[in-house]
Amino acid sequence: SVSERTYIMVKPDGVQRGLVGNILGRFEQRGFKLIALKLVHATPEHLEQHYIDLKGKSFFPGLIKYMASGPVVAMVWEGLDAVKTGRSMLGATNPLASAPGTIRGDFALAVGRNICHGSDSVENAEKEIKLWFPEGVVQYTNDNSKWIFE
Ligand code: YYY
Ligand code: MG
Repeated sequence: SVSERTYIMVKPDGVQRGLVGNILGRFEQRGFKLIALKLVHATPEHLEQHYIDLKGKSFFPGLIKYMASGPVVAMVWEGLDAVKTGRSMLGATNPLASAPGTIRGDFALAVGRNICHGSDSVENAEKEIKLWFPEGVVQYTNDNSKWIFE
């Protein structure tokens, strides 16, 4: 739907490498509406909640350490088919398999340093938005929507 929401995050390597503007610019120019944004240095406990489904995987401890190594940019974007479109803009999990033109396909090489996160389902998007933005998102009218949607 037009008001579908997804949780997108620039990981610590993306922040350190100065890719925040490029990544959020892609969502802006695609026509998504920014409804929440903050820079956070998350705790390991918070990140373990975010990645709860991966607990037990061999890469889990390294993933948490990497994600806690610096600030991340947490965002919520809203628009038509936001979850699936967001995932396709990110590219495959392993950047070696990410198509050129995707964020990972343009900026990354290693699965453990793949610079961005995007929700994989509407249900997980809702959980992630609650986890990262317990204060809620920002409500405002964006008048450009009549130029983006029929
Ligand atoms: O949703 P996505 O980020 O594309 O992949 P997930 O399977 O949810 O894994 C989360 C995160 O874990 C991934 O972005 C990199 C890391 N990871 C890893 O370091 N090694 C793997 N073999 C698989 C995933
Ligand atoms: Mg995932």
